[in-house]
Amino acid sequence: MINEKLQNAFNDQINKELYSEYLYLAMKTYFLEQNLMGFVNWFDCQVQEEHAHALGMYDYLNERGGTIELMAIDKPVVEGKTPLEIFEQVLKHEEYVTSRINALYDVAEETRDRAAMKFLDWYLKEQVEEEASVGGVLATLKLIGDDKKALLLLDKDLATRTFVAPVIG
Ligand code: OFO
Repeated sequence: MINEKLQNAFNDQINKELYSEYLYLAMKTYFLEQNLMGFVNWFDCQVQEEHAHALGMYDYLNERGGTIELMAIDKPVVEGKTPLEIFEQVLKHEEYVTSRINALYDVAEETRDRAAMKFLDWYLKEQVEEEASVGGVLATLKLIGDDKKALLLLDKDLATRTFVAPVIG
């Protein structure tokens, strides 16, 4: 049986993952409106990944005999008005999520739940990959500046991303 404090921390993180899904769905909408379909594809994959992250924790909490509590998801706020500004927000958001996973790990450590720590290793690794991949797109957008042709080339590149359902844990 999972410790109650840890159970609550997992429920909180499930909500954060679902918010991430919602935020990326809102960002996808921005790119749909810009007709940048490669970016749309990139965010579509991102939406599916966040959904999988939330469900991974949902299933784990259930497996551990915890009580799942679904909370309200905040309205997503897209702060940026350009692809560059949006990716700056994505990176900031992923860094925030990394800090929350670290905090969740701290609770697992505090409650001496080694199984949960092991489970969370996957998420820590995933955050490293997410920050690196977002950072890569952001660096390219900085290079592109106002060059529309180069932006279309990046769009073409982002159209090749495919979603592969992660095997979590
Ligand atoms: Fe769930 O990894 Fe992004 O936020």
